Amino acid sequence: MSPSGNGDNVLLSINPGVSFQYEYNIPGDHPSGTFWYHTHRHGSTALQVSSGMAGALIVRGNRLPSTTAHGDIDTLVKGMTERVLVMQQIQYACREPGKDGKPGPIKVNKDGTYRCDPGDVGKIDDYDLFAPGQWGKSGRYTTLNGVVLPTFHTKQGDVERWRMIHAGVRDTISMTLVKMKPNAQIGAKLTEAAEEKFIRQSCTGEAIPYNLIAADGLTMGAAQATRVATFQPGYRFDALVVFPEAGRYCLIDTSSPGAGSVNGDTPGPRLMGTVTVDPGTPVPDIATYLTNALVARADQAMPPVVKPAIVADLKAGLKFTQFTPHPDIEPSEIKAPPQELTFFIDTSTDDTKFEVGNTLKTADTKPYDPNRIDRQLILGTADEWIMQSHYVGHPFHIHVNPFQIVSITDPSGKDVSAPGSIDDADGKVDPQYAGLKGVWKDTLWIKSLAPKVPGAYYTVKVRTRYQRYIGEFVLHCHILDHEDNGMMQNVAVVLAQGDTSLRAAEGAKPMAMDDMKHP
Ligand SMILES: [Cu+2]
Repeated sequence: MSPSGNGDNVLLSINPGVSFQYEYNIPGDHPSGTFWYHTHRHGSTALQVSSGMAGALIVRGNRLPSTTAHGDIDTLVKGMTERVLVMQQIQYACREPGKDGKPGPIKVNKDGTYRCDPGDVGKIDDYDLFAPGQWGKSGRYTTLNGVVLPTFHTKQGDVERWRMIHAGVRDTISMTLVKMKPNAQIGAKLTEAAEEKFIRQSCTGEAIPYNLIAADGLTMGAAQATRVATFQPGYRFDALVVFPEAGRYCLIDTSSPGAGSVNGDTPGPRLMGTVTVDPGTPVPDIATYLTNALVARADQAMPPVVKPAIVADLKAGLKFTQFTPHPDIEPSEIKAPPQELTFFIDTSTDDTKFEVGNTLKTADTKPYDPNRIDRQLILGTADEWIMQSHYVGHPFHIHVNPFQIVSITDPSGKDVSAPGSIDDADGKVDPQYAGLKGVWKDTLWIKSLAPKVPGAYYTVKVRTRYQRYIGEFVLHCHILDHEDNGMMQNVAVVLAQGDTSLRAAEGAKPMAMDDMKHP
């Protein structure tokens, strides 16, 4: 949608006491899917979003596929129970009295987790909360729809559509669903140690596979079965979830491997919630069960002219060829040299700088300047983008137009984005990239082993089209305190003849009457 005016304009600042109404005009050809919104006040984004200023934005669609156009996946999964899971990481703290108007030290328990005393009001009021390792230390939970450790109820064999949104900024979430031991007791108030013990002793079943069907709101070319989906801040996945047995399940954020996550190996596994599954239809094999369920729905709901193709697709590994919103971007569509981008944190001085550059050279990175347009992109064209992080990993996010992933190569040049590929350059297997080749997204982890291994960068190649909308907007790291600190760029989509804004015309001398030539 439009990034300008009162559209999805993140360059506006609505100050306290000022009222402003945004208008989101969703065009008729916008993909249906799971999107979200959050505040974007540069300099305060992390404080505001970490305080909860975010929500789900569900775009529904009823367009059936036809011989000439793709349809909405909604028409195929219609009638399934839907669960929206907004995951947030609200790392509020209570403080000792401060001095000179500055916030005091954070109150902590003996084990180092954050403490609030009766009558205290927890706040997210300063960037010391965002220091490396603080999320793990805090002991705070990832909340689901604002609830700590919620319990969901469902029935064995019911296929559900889960719309999952990582609306937090503090840690990577690696989601698994694991059968809980019968009669396991969860304490009312778990300390972090007790929680780990509970997971170790009671969440002992094998992780069940679930099927991802959309990434960042966009229906994928085929469902991808996974036992652990990696959510970086800003990521969304839609999944079809079916519980094979009755009983209780643990919804766990397992520890993400090293360089694949915001906080490295810490914290350990955390409980996010539980699911109570009533007896229903037994599911001997999830893949077969799901295929049969979707084929039955296609049989009922799809137009006869496309039905055979859709059923054949579903039977050939749950392919959704008729439901993807964007055609692939072929190399022939790319005319210009690639856009290059590097994320970097410059720790060489006490004044740490968070930077983005327009080349793959560390030396060219710069902190955000609100008065600088870092890139001009031409409306109606497509570009390839080549991206690296030169100091730890960062989730790249760009507004307005999504991108299609071409390849993700590890520091040795091995492509780790194909389905089933093994990414173990860090010494541990990181499942987050396998299967992303060809997938459309708007947020993507740019992994890096640097500075631990100097120069060991992953290279991410994507392609994108600049469609319909001109205007100025941003790209940035979706660890929002990094964004606030400068890891952001202004980009402008312009008409082919260049910058047509008044600002560009300002320097030009207006034509005087005398200069006008009479024919
Ligand atoms: Cu970052």
